Amino acid sequence: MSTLPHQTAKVDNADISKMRIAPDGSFRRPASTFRKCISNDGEFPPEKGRYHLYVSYACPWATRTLIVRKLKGLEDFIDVTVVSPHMGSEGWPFADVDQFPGADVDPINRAKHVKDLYFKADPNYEGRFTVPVLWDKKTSTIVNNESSEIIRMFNTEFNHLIPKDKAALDLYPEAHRAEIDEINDWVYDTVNNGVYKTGFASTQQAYEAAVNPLFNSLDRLEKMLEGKDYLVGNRLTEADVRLFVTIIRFDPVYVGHFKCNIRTIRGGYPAIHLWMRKLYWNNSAFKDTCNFEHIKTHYYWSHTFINPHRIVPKGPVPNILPL
Ligand SMILES: N[C@@H](CCC(=O)N[C@@H](CS)C(=O)NCC(=O)O)C(=O)O
Repeated sequence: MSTLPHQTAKVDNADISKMRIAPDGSFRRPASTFRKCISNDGEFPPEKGRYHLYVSYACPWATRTLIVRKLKGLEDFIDVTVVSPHMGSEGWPFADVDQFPGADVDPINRAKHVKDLYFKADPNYEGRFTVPVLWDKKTSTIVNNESSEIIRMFNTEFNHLIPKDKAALDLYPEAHRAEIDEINDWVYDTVNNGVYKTGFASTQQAYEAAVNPLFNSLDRLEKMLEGKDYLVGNRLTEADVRLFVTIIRFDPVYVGHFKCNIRTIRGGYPAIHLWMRKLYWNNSAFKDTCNFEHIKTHYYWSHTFINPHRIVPKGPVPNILPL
């Protein structure tokens, strides 16, 4: 068990309420900084038990990695530690600092907060302290903190170690890559990140510049999903995973907290709604990685600049409708 370097500086980067918003009132998500890869011929080869995932159930980006880990049967290869949803002035806390049902103590580094992991990996780190974090236990560092890259590694790099049926599941199939990339591109900008741009906007103009493209994209997705179970090629791909994590949070959180309320998913988008419920109710990789308590508590409690009294609303009831 290793200990963590004492850190007092740069704590403001841990406090989301002190996050910098652009002068025009718009939110710009900074790029992730740890961008190495698990790969057979590289510095971080795939090995059972070597890597560890730090996640929040609340976070859509982190949940992408949990879903793909489960779809690919990597549960015995990569352990997971879940933070408390109460992201406060020090950022994401572990359960010894903030007990919450489903949250864990950090068994690897005994970190109190996610920021401790970043400073252990790089004492001069100046970025944000985000989840997911893919940690290498062997060299005690962060391999990667960018979910879109972590899910690609999980999709391919452990295939020679896992059962054949799991290895055969390809979420980024060669034949559909161009289409997946194209969808990911606008879905990221206007939907995945679009809800944050809408919710974090601090001027009416910035809000409208985000909320209109968001609903235009939902209208477009509704047409694409009419009569279909998947976005691309009539098969499950990472495009579905990446969209699902935003849509499942939409009615419980984004409609109210982020003012994404032109329509709800359940009331305004029958095809998206059915697609989401089929993934959730028919595939445990989606259902078992979804924790509505963590999701709702995190957003409504953590963003005091939007919700100063930290009241977590009761509805919608239920958080997700049956099939
Ligand atoms: N680009 C990152 C984004 C991750 C991210 O922004 N995570 C949020 C939670 S939803 C976070 O940890 N924010 C903490 C902060 O910004 O202080 C990824 O996709 O992995």
